[in-house]
Amino acid sequence: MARLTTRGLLSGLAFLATTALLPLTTTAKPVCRDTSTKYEAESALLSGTEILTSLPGFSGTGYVGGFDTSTDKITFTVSSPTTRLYDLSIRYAGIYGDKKTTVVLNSGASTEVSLPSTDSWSTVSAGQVLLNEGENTLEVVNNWGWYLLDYILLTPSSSRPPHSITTSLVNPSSSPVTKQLYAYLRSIYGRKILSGQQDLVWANYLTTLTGKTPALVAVDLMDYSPSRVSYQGNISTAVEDAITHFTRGGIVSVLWHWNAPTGLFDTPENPWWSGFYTRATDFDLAATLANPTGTNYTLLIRDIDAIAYQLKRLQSAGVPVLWRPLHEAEGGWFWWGAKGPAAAKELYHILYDRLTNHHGLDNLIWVWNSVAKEWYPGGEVVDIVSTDVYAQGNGPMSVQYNELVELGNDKKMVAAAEVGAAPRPDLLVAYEAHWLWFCVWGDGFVNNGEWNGEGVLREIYNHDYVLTLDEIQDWKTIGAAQL
Ligand SMILES: *[C@@H]1O[C@H](CO)[C@@H](O)[C@H](O)[C@H]1NC(C)=O
Ligand SMILES: *[C@@H]1O[C@H](CO)[C@@H](O)[C@H](O)[C@H]1NC(C)=O
Ligand SMILES: [Ca+2]
Repeated sequence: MARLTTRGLLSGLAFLATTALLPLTTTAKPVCRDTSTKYEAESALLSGTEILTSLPGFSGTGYVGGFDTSTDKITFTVSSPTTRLYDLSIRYAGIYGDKKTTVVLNSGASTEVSLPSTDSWSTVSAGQVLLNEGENTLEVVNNWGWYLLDYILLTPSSSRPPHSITTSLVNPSSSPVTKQLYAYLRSIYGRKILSGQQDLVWANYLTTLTGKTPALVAVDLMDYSPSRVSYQGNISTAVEDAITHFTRGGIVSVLWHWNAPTGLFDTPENPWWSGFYTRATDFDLAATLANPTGTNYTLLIRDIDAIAYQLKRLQSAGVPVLWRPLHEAEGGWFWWGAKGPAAAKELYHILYDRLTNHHGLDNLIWVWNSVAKEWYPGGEVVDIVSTDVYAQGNGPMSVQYNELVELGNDKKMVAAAEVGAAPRPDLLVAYEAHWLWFCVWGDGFVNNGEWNGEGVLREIYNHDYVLTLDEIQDWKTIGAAQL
């Protein structure tokens, strides 16, 4: 391992070198020469880090190492002729294994960047940064530490190419109103974002706070899980709440904190009602799937059928559903993700088949909720890709947005299905982060100033780019006109 270093501040202005990249050849029209600007790490302001030269192949006069304390960092001063978006990349050497660093823009928004293990110098994309006109600071901060940094490169971002969203739903038997909803969503994608809120009660809280009601309300089928009903009876009002919001012209999304069918520990640390967590059950999805004639497999299907019953109530009420089962599977903290991607994907396919073909549910728009490619169940069973982001600062979440565009080949619309902090619309526009909707989690988030200041919520809910309930009343008509 590298030796520990302590080094004080090294002052100096960021050295600036401009590299002209070759323009793409075209005869149709003149092409702007796209220029990247390179900022050498060794010329930036160092704090707890040091200039090194022993690993060959670096650019400039050296590179920077000695990241071993949480406050260790390099501060780059970078400039832009106008306020605009740049692609940021980092040249580094990951000779101590897989690491992570943090990039902080103008002492505000921070982004975590993975630096995979390498033998020598390599370049990694660090997402996009919106630079102000004039000087800006970009800090590269320790995080895991133990990596070497050669330089950063800023390239003006090219504007996003048009999306190529698929026009049909994966279920060919989707009902007319479900097709209308999907067509409506396509018509706004990239132009507007739907405001959304978890739970009807918190949506109504926003009405009081902002004067506007969320366009989308998400409800949780958690309390219909048979292993919860056996403890507490049928107490859920999620279906009624969804119908209430639909009846007033709104759009409905549904998730399911699926309490494990059996094997709940039900201890003081892990009570029965936390039975959707991996830590609260020994229910083994992989073992269950390996034995389709076993009792646990039967329980799995029993649970799916119980949820189908609730989804059918929505179908009977004419409610199309943005249906987001097996959420956050890739996190592993829920039992459906605890046995890795193969088991989770198989369960998703079982769910799709059972609900679509056995139960004939034709009101579901299938929303997948993980980013990693190895977890993706496939474009033939997914209509919309999404993720859950819990990061403070009301940022645009553009890294996750871009990853999801790639996951769905830009054929699937992309949603921020759960967020801690509602995104600022001006940043969404600047970053071209075309989330179809955002949906803020309820208690502890929407009503917590650390996540969402009341003034910020008022601004967001009254912003032109953000669609609220009053502005989507014609969604069925607009959708129908597209079909
Ligand atoms: C809950 O509702 C389901 C579906 O209507 C029903 O089959 C079940 O018996 C109910 N359970 C209890 C404990 O009331
Ligand atoms: C079913 O799951 C429970 C809970 O994890 C477990 O104790 C039991 O052994 C499983 N049954 C079979 C037949 O595998
Ligand atoms: Ca260098």
